Amino acid sequence: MSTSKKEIKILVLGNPGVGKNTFIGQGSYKKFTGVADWLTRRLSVEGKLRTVKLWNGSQGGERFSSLGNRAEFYKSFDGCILLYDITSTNSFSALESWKNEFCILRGIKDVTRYPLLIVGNKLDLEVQRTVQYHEAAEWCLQNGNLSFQEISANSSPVDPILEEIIRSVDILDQESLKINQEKTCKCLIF
Ligand SMILES: Nc1nc2c(ncn2[C@@H]2O[C@H](COP(=O)(O)OP(=O)(O)OP(=O)(O)O)[C@@H](O)[C@H]2O)c(=O)[nH]1
Ligand SMILES: [Mg+2]
Repeated sequence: MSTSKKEIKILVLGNPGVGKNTFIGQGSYKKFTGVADWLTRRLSVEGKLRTVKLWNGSQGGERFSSLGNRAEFYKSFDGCILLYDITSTNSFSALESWKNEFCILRGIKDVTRYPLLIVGNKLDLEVQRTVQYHEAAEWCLQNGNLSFQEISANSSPVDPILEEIIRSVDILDQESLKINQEKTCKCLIF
């Protein structure tokens, strides 16, 4: 039985200037229209047309300034992409607090089971690199074996990253469905 969601909501978080708008804006057919807005992307994954709504975590301003509001906001997402800039050590160091904030407010107990991807952006600026690939890969390993890629959002397609997060969302959904089915079976037996 197919359990794939028709529409997947992904949050993009990271320090100012890392390239969130550039990442989200690639090939989108909707424009930002107001606070906490989103952009939609359609792409084919394993022969199926899927829709991804990409939200910029820094949009929203006052609407999500309180922790309570942010917790509500974060809960609505199926997955999260944490972006940093390979030429900015600060943006890489900030990953820890972005991840912690998201996981705590979203109520994620086991990050290894949640679709959370780390993406190092601005790969075209290799000569200005200050965050080494192995350093970021090691951090990802130590922080829940998180999936990690480097890209250049303004010069190459971000589709492979979206495809990967869609697959992770599908896996989690299938696992949840299985658990629910098992619970239902037990209820019917007892
Ligand atoms: N060289 C290079 N520049 C990039 C890349 N991605 C984004 N930029 C540039 O980096 C700057 C910031 O990009 P944005 O997409 O506005 O970053 P942001 O994370 O949305 O920034 P805030 O809105 O301030 O939080 C812009 O000048 C982009 O053109 C990239 O892959 N390579
Ligand atoms: Mg922006």
